[in-house]
Amino acid sequence: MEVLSASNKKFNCTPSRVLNTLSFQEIILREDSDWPNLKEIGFLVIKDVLPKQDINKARDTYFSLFKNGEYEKLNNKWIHLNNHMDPHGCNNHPSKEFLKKEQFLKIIFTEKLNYLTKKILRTEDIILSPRRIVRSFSNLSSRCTLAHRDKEYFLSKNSNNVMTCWIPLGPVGPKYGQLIYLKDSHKKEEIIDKLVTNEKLISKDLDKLSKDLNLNWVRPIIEEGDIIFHSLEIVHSSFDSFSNIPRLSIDLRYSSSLNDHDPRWSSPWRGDDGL
Ligand SMILES: O=C(O)CCC(=O)C(=O)O
Ligand SMILES: [Fe+2]
Repeated sequence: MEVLSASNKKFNCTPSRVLNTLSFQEIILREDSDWPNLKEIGFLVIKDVLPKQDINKARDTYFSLFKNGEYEKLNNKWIHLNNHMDPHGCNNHPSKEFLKKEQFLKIIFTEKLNYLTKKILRTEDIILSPRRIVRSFSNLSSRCTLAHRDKEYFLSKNSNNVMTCWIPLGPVGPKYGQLIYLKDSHKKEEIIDKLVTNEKLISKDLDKLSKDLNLNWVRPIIEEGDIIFHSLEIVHSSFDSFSNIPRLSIDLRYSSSLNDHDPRWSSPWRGDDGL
């Protein structure tokens, strides 16, 4: 068990290297019928999907877009020195530009990733939403991502036909922050429906939420090159960073068909796109 903090409040979390975790080499050997079902397990970690070299190139591309001394590379590590003048993803914030860069596109169109998405959603006709989010947090961030379910943001006729893919572009872990999951929360859909606020959130108080629902927070132990898929139903969150080394990540939404897609996710992401 580890003690983390979110919105400056401490909570308990269980780190795990094995829960819902398979390596790419392991999973591709499985029969189609043995592939995990996100509806049942909520999230799935696949190790060793992306080359570390491609991730480092994408990371360098992202931080090099900032031209006013916001980030500096020291001893081969990007350090966050100042926030950009525009809010993340708004106005002229460089994160919007990053999504057009070859190094970003190389990651999201990696053949291994494409293969996994088709197998997990069990269709050849997969749709990757054009709205693709990049997020960067550090000890200079005013807040982390609060507990929520993606189904509040991505409206689909059949949420089981949609999934999120979360990809870290650099270091993650207790010091830097990352995604964590409220284990088995996808099995308590109706109870959690009642907790959703007008801001589409579930809670800022991760400790209270865990106690009220009698469910535990889990942190998949992952490294560069690993990716996580999660269902629209599972509650997840991030937590406070204590590092000036930024946690950079991207998150994508895949649907099984146009009929399952949310049309609001058909244009490129902007921080002020209202979603
Ligand atoms: O990276 C984060 O902090 C949040 C990501 C998220 O909520 C998601 O990928 O669904
Ligand atoms: Fe999310």
